[in-house]
Amino acid sequence: NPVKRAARKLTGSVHGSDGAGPEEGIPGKPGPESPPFEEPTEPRDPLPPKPDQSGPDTMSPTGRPTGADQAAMAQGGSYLTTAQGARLYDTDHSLKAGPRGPVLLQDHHLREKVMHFDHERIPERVVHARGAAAHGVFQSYGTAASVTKAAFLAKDVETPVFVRFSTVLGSRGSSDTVRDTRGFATKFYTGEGVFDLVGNNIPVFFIQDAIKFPDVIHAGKPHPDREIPQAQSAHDTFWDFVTLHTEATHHTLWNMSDRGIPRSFRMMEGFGVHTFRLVDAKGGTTLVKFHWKPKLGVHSLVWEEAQIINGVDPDFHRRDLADAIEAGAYPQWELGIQTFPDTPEQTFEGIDLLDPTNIVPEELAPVQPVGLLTLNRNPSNFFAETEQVAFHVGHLVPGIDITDDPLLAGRLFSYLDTQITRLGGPNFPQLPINRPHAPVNDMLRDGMHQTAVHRGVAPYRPNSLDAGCPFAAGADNGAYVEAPVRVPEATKGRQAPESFADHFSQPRRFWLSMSPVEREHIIGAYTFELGKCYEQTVKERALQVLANIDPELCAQVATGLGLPEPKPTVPLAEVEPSPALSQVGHTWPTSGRIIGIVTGADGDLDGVRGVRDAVLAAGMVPLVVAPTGGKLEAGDGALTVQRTYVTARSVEFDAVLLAGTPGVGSDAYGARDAKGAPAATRQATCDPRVGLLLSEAFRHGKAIGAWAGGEAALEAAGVPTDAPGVVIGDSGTATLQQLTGLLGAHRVWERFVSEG
Ligand code: HDE
Repeated sequence: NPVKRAARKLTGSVHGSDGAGPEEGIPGKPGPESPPFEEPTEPRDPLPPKPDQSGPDTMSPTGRPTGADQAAMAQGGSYLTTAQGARLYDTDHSLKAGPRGPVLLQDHHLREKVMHFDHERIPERVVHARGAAAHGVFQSYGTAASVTKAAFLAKDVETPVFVRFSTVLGSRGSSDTVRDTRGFATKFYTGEGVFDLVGNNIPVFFIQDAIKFPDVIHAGKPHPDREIPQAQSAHDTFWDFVTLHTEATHHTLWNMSDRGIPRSFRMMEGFGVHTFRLVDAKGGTTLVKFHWKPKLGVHSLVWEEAQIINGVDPDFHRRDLADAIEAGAYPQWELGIQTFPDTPEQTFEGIDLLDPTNIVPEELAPVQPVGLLTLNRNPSNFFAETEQVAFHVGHLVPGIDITDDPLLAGRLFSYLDTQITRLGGPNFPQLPINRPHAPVNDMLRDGMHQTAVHRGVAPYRPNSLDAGCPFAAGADNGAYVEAPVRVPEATKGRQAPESFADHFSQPRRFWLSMSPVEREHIIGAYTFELGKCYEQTVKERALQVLANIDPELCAQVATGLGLPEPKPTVPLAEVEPSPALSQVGHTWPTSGRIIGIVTGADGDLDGVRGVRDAVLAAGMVPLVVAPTGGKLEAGDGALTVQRTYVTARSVEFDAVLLAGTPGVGSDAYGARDAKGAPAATRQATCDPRVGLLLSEAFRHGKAIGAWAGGEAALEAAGVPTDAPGVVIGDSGTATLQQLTGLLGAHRVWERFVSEG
């Protein structure tokens, strides 16, 4: 990132004058309100970019590499200039007639600077406005080569990618950990053109036909009169819509489950949602569903934790992603496919593959891994990359085709259309982040923000004046040829297939697949969200929907709302559970997990050092928490404090360790003698901030360990030392070992399930 701060000292000669020193109020002489700091006097070389911030690696529309050029185009040279490249001597004072005089309209630098600022904002995405992204690479295994001719899925091909994660409902400035669906959009810059897999972390959608998209989004967005609530589904219009359109039941149930509040983008699954069609080299076709499987497992927050994070760290997910990549803990996902024969019915085991409210259980069609995604570079500039990236489900490459899912059809129109408003015209593919890495020769011309300088005189085909260029390719040299699928004879009409009318059997399967603790969370979520609605009819209708999924679910929510429990209006579907849908009962890698080590000046600091080193060695992140910032003197050196009792909150940690008796009768809150010094006798009290941290960690099902007397703080905080997942160890490292075992299950699930 070139440094432009290097500027000439603003005294003496300017633009080669004789150095006699200008008079007050004329160029070169700082006014009385000049800042009291000295600017560097000599131009400096630009600072080297951070290794993960070398800028987008893209090609120009003419096929010229622009990675390095692009940065030079944005910023070059050491001097501050206007947008036209003229050097500036002062950008802190408007041009005035005298130091107290009027600002002159002829100040073209002021005009340019403020004009540009006035137009810095572009419209945010109408949905998925809040997001975070990263660059990476996709390494294919070659296992999909038998079903698709897509070159990037052949054996051992490396393809650069850019991935943007997002929430759906909130504005750009909303919080990360709201209950919502998450976007998971991947741009593959393949040698055959760009392929975008624009998916979500939930495998089904609210509606079956794109024509209802504006309706569902109007219902989910804040109410049009007061513009509240922000980034929430807990309000009347959302529940009004999803209970009147019962096809939304399945997606809503996923949202109310733990999937609606992911622990991290790194710990989310991704789904293409629609059924796509793969085409092999001989023209054979296979129907597929795309899955992203995170290497770290699928983990969620608990609701209270999510709510606290919304206040204490609204950037929780984007910070987590960027920090992990900067630390070299690159997040990884396997891309997998479920494959189905491309039959005229387009069903599999009775499941309609064109209905995007359906999943196919993995037990019926296993997910076959086809490649590995690694995110390894943070964006250099949020606006240029994360904000300007433009995904489109119609960005396809040979070997990947679409089906007649009516939701997908609408998306094929919508994504191109929205970019014209959002990115100011039809030339958004020329933005560095959107440029294909394959040569482009498109005969598209002119338009707003045209940055290519096209050559030739004949942007039409056929032509003789440009020697027939560009030439049309055939399937044998990589052309995208649509699969010649037979369209059934039909009558035009606004209609849907009968199979689209089953709205409850798939939600019932999801409910039956959940563990007891996951069911409790779902009941809690419905009770919270419906409890936030004002309209009685909406709540009653929602209970009717729940009764059609499962009477027990309905009864529990009805009790929470204080309303009678309705009877089902449809026969309860006979479905087998799909164990793959549950997030509980697996053991996962613990790398990247964050361990809070709470201590104080009189804690076992040597033990803390040993634990910190062991946590790092295990690929986890240790954060030492002490009463104040700075260093703690420990044996042969000092320990750096990363969080204080003021800045630490339990939600940041996946597990908590107590080294000694932090906060028990602490200096800050404990007893003091007459002279104000800490009293000699310790009391069994706990610093309230440590107490809060411990009780929250306990309530949120986190593993807690203590040694060197730490159990006193636990007792003072009301955390039972014999509760599941509470470990009292002989030493720091021994305690950590047990804690890591617990962390592999993500949470101490036993703490959540109520008796019986
Ligand atoms: Fe989107 N969606 N969508 N969507 N969608 C957009 O495109 C739309 C749908 C998804 O990080 C918009 O560039 C329609 C399903 C993601 O930039 C817009 C329909 C799925 C992102 C749009 C759907 C998605 C978007 C807003 C129903 C999961 C963020 C700005 C027919 C498979 C991409 C933009 C990013 C963004 C339209 C339904 C995923 C308006 C009409 C189903 C991840 O074009």
